[in-house]
This record gives sequence, structure tokens and C-alpha cells, in this order.
Amino acid sequence: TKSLQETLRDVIPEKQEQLRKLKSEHGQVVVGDVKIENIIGGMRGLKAMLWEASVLDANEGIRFHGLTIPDCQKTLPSAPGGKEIIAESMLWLLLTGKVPTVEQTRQLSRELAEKGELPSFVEELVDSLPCTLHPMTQLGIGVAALNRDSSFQAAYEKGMKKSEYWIPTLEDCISLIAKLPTLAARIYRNVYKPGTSMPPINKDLDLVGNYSNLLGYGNNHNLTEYLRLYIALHGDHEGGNASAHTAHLVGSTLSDPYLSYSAALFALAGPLHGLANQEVLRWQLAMQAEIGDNISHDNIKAYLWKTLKGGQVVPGYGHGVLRNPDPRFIALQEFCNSRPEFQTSPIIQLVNKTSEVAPDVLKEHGKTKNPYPNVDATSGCVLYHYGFTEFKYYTVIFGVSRALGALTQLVWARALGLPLERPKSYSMDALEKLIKES
Ligand code: AMX
Repeated sequence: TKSLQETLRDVIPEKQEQLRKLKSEHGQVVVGDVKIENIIGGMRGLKAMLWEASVLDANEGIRFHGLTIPDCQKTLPSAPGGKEIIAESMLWLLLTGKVPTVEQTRQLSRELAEKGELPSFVEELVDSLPCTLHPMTQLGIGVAALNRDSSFQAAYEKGMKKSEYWIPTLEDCISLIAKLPTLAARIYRNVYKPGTSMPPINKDLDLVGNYSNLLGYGNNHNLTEYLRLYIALHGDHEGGNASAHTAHLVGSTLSDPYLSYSAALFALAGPLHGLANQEVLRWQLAMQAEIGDNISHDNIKAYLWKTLKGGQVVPGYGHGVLRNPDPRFIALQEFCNSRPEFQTSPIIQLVNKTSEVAPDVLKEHGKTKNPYPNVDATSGCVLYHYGFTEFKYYTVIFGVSRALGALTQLVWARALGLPLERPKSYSMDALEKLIKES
């Protein structure tokens, strides 16, 4: 059975050759043009990044190395006793483009469990942070501090060859993915369950099984399965989203994976990005408080208009690329629909009813290019249903997940020798000069 590292070593030469050909034979092919609206519009729609792990189609949604979410649910191994995709099988797919065997997945679970302990100075650092500091800030600080032990940085200082950059990068990425749940769970306990102690990492459990255990939810099988699905599905969403792009940008300076991913986490912490799942829950609870038990389409509609007229966005709706309901939202809804406990869950019923009316209201409002729900419309609300109610923590779980894709691509950026990212910027005066000259 080939390990993850051996499998990757096999696929790298093929990809390097593919890139060489693209560069030397097709380097001058035009794939789009740049308009002033792109420059002032957050680069929306510009095809300007290389990203191997996944491609997002505006209508169909995400494909991981060509596989849709239902394809992944069918083919990727799950945990023993579970049904949902696990982080290890998604990581393997994202990194190598191959579907791992059950044995390979188990081997990777063991490797991650063995590398999961935090250095004691990081434990002390995180324990010293005030519990009033947002959990995402704490996570970013902890991840950045882990760079003390970066293999990449140590090898770079010794003068490693460029062709070998990917090897210590991979080591760092695996080590960080292994440690993220331990770090994230420690933050959860410090902030919300002070004085409780974490169990040791179980070497026979998968990454998310351990995460759930460390958080204190290990005996809730349904919640653990939900966390597995959530973490696998949030793993990657092509390269241009703010967190993935930040990891890529910072990594392109040859900052090590810990620093690169720490920066990515701070991008994820924004309310238009990862913080949206926290915001959705806050918003749905406020709606619930206002309309009470009498949930009707009309009541929800009125609340939606109140939000919009108050100049706020409807959290969980809209997307920078997608133009249809997010298939990740659909997968999470199916998770709920397949379990009887959700049929009587007030919060999930409210989420479902909201998704029935919000698209028409947003269409009538007429601003958003995509009036449909994104994954955040339900992701945090399911956690709330399970009694995991500390919603300021929700983006941390997203942060544990997004590492799968963002870090995978750092390995590829090094294996393919991608250069420093450095787009050209213009001032408004310079743009006007350009217009006059054209
Ligand atoms: N409610 C109200 N107005 C919305 C809206 C929503 N859900 N989504 C977009 N709009 C508005 C925008 O604010 C913008 O208004 P403006 O012209 O006054 O500035 C206009 O519609 C056009 O925006 P867009 O091109 O459709 O969206 P975008 O690519 O600029 O932004 C996103 C995308 C996700 C930031 C936006 O849809 C939004 O703010 N959604 C709510 C927050 C959210 O759910 N974020 C999570 C996204 C997924 C993720 O990263 N986790």
C-alpha cells in the first residue's frame, strides 16, 4: 500500500510536465480580458490563478478533481462505523487527485493522530490568551506560533534546492493538519469549558473523530458524523476565495505553511466569508425571537425585508461565483432530511422555510447576482441543533477544514515552482490616462 507521500511523488512528474507544456507551448493563449469593472470590482470573474484541487462552476458548484459532492459521497472512504466522508479521504483526493483505499485512509488517520500533539509552548501561549479574544484570533495566533518548528523554514535556512521545496512543505502541511483539531479544541475548552481537561488523542480514531472527542462531543455519534461531513465539504472551494487565495499569496513569498495558513484564517474570519455561518445563526435566532412559534412564509418574508431595508445583507445567501443553490448547502440539507430528529427541530425548520422564500425576496430586491443559499445558510444551525451553541466558535471549525485545500495547494505551488504572486495595480488617474490613450 502506497503512502500519501509516495502517491504524491508518483503524480508530481506528470503535473510538472503538464505545466511545462502549458507554459512553453500555450503561454500566449488568451483566456479572457481585463475590464475596468474587474479592477474596481474585487477582480470578480478574472481568470488569473492556477489551482489544482477543485474547480467551481457557477451553476453546478464545486468539483474536487472532477468529482462532484455526490460522487465523493459515493467513492471516498468514511470512518469505521460511519457513513460520511472523512477529512483524510478528502485530503488525499485534494492532494493527489486519486481516491484512496480504505487502508490508505486508515494509515493516514494514524499518521495524523501520531502528529497531533501541540508543543508545550503553544499550549501555554493559547492558555494565556483572554477568553474574551475571538476564537478565530486565537486560532490564527496558535497556528502562526507553530512555525517555530517549520521543516520548510529549517531546510530553507540550510540552503535546500528549489526542486525539493515541496518535501518539507508537505511535512509542515501534514503536521499542521494533524495539530489543528488539538489546537482548536484547546481554544474551545479554554473559552467555553474552563477547568475541564481534554482526553488524550486516540491513535485509532480519524482526525475529526478525535476533534469531536477533544471538544467533548465524542459520544454524540450524529454530531461527529456531521462534523466529518462539514469538514470534508468545506475543505476546498477553488483558489480565488479569500482564505485560499490568502494562503496562496502569502505562501508565494516562501513564507512557511504555518504563517501562510495563519494569514488565511484571518481572511476567513471576516463576516462576508467564513464568519457568515456565525452570522446566519445570530440572524435566524433574532428572526425566531421576533416571529415566535408562528413560522409562516409571510412572517419570514417580512423579516427578510426588514433586514434588507435596514441596509444589511441576508447572511447565508449570495456568492461571489455561484449562481445556483450551493450543492454543499444541499448536501447538508440532505444530511438533516435523512434524520428524523431534524423534522421537529425549530431552528432547522426555520432554516428550511427561510430557504423557500428568501430567493424570491432577494430577486425582488434586485441587487444580489445570486439569490440562493450558500453553505453557511445551514451549517452553523445544525451545530446549534446538536447543542453545540457557542456560535462565535463556528468559524474555527471552518478553519480546521479549509486547511485541507489551502495547504494542499501550497504543496503544489512548491512542486510546480510557482512564482511570487504580484499583480499589477493602477491608480484612478493611471486608469484615466489608459482610457485616453486607448
Ligand atoms: N443580501 C443582500 N444583499 C446582497 C446579498 C445578500 N445576501 N448578496 C449580495 N448582495 C448585494 C451586495 O451587497 C451588492 O450590493 P452593492 O451593490 O450595494 O454593494 C450587490 O448585491 C451585488 O453583489 P454580488 O455581486 O451579488 O455579490 P458579491 O460577489 O459582491 O458578494 C457575497 C458575495 C457572498 C459577499 C455576498 O453575496 C454577501 O454579502 N452574502 C451574505 C454573506 C454571506 O453569506 N457570506 C458567505 C459566502 C460564502 C462563504 O465565503 N462562506
